[in-house]
Amino acid sequence: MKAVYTEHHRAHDVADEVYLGVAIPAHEVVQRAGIIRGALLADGGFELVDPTEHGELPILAVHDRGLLRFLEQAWSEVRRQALRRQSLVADTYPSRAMFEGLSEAALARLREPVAIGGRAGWWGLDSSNPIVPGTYEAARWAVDVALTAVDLVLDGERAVYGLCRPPGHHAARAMAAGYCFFNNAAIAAEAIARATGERVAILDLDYHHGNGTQQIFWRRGDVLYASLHADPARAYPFFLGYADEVGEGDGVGMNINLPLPAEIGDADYLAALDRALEAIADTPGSIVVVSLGFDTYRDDPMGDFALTRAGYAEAGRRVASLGRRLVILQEGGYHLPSLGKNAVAWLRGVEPVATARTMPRP
Ligand code: SP5
Ligand code: ZN
Repeated sequence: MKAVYTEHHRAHDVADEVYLGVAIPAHEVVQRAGIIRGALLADGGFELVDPTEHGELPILAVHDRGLLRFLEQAWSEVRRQALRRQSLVADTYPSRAMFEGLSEAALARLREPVAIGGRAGWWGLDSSNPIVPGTYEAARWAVDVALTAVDLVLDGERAVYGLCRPPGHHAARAMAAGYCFFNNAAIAAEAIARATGERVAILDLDYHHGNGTQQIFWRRGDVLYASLHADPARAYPFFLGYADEVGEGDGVGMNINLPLPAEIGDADYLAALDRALEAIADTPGSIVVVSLGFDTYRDDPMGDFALTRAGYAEAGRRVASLGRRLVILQEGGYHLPSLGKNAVAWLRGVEPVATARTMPRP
């Protein structure tokens, strides 16, 4: 299987994140991608491919231009405003209750502030997502990793893995969040929809709900979003991810949330996966984008699921058995000792089918 990877992810080198008001060691660290890359190379079944640059247009097809500009300018603004620090977290977030009672006209006059602590709040959601000097460089390349994986699949590969870092699925049209800056999977799905004219399915298997991906395609009838994740009543992003969020307008029925309980094991998880796969199988189209997170692992420090490596191999097999082409993009996963082996297990689960189908006929 081809795996798209670039060293540029290293530019996003976060030391600490703020969790419940206290600085703790960051979860989404540089080592994550190197560990996965190392495991792919050690396995021998993967061919590493460099991403190619795709420019701003595919990003602007999904994201607000202001988010792109903010991320591009954030670090030079930190310096210009003479803040001496290694990372930027917002001072204030525009909480919905602040604007209660305002008319639509007054809401329309709300504007992006000038001071960087306010701009970070305008374009952000949470305190655990600091911006560092190389965040923009890495986030742009993560998009290029995803789009290069799309190119390879459109060129005939049956399944390609994009080792995106930083991840993407919490980033909404106009918001960075949850270690995510640009929504790699949404940008990939949009590019596929435009290139093929077909419907596209996104299967989100990260521990957390992909609120950004859901928001971007909420009213879209041509993009199915199906997600298995921790019940938002107990887990980030808390405010979205419930089963009754089904999409609106043309998108009614095209958003499927399957919130899951703590301690869920392989058997129950795979049963939920089958429900998502049935919905995808019922939707026309030939390509599925997988948002793949390993924070569902039993030992993950953030998640509370109990999945095993054997469960990942079986999940990969079941997703491959859809018989569709796969653009598999890395999201979360924070247990460093298991991360590489889990990725190999999942992707190797896909492989036997992939090999059989691409084998030349005798
Ligand atoms: C892509 C992705 O997986 N993003 C996750 C963002 C979660 N942000 C919340 C961070 C909370 C840190 N929790 C520490 C829990 C220790 N048990
Ligand atoms: Zn996650």
